[in-house]
Amino acid sequence: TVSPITVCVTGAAGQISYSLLSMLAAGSVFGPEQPVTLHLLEIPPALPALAGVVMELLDGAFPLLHSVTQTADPSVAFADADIAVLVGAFPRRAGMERKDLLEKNLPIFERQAHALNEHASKHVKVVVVGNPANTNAMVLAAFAPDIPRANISALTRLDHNRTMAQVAARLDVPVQSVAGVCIWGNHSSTQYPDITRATVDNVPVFDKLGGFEIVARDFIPTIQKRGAAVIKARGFSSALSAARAIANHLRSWVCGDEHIVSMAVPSDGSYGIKEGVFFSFPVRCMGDGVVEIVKGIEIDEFSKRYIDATAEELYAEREEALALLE
Ligand code: NAX
Repeated sequence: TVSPITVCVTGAAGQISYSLLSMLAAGSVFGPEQPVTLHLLEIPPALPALAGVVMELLDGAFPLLHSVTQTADPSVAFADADIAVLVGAFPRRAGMERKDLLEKNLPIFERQAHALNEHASKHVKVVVVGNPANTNAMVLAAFAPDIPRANISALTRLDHNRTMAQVAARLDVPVQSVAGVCIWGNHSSTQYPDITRATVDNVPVFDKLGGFEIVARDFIPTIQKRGAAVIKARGFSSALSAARAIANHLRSWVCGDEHIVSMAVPSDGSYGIKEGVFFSFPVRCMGDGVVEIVKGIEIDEFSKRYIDATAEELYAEREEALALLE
């Protein structure tokens, strides 16, 4: 028998978690042999709603769901966690500047970092989803000195999946025939969805997708503004697709992936990106939590402009966060 893996999910009564928890309980992330213990964290006002989610998890009668803990105490939620999915964050309200959002989220991620550092498994793998995800991950890393930097990441797989899906839709091919795309930089509207090396069944398709001018005018903004388009249509932000992206991210990270995927990881200076920020790169997941930034890609002038812009935004976020910490 396989011993259960302990997965902590924060913001567990929210809408992304509502989709994610059933994927975790059903075995679609860690496989059909791997039992799962869920530790669910919420803020006190959301505990009654969380109790309802837990009722539903029990009513799902998932064979792999070993046990469920619900709490508002991070030290309980992170206890012995093998995986931590940090979805809970202070939401962006109308009229809020980036600095206001950082100011609200900094203490949340500082506190959770302390609890993770103290109580989680020493090998815990953390994915930050709550926005501003890259900079929240940076704050978390700063306050969790015992967790190796390489075990902390932020989610850009949703943007990656959106890019795959848009290439497939525009060329009317199955999504699994698409490869060679990646997301560079921040999970924000400056992100750079790079399709200059996109292939379908190993054949380059950048020209078929319109080449530089049309890609700049149409394709890139479609991905950058996809989140806003979903909000406009649905009245709520992406949840089903975000949960699916978290599941993909965790699966690739833990089990490895034959394909190149996108993850925001601590920059090691690759492609001239300064260390100290969490930057989305094309990565290879080797299995067992080992992630390598894909090196040696030749960056053309077109891509470089976008990569520089999203890097500048992350450096500015970093400076603002550091100023708030002083
Ligand atoms: P919801 O507002 O539905 O849920 C968030 C939940 O987090 C709420 O139940 C809230 O009570 C809880 N929460 C707030 N502060 C908390 C804290 N300190 N500890 C524990 N729980 C806390 O939002 P949802 O749609 O689920 O989105 C969650 C976050 O994901 C947002 O920050 C959102 O911006 C971000 N997203 C990030 C994406 C990415 O690709 N990185 C894509 C999807 C999503 O927009």
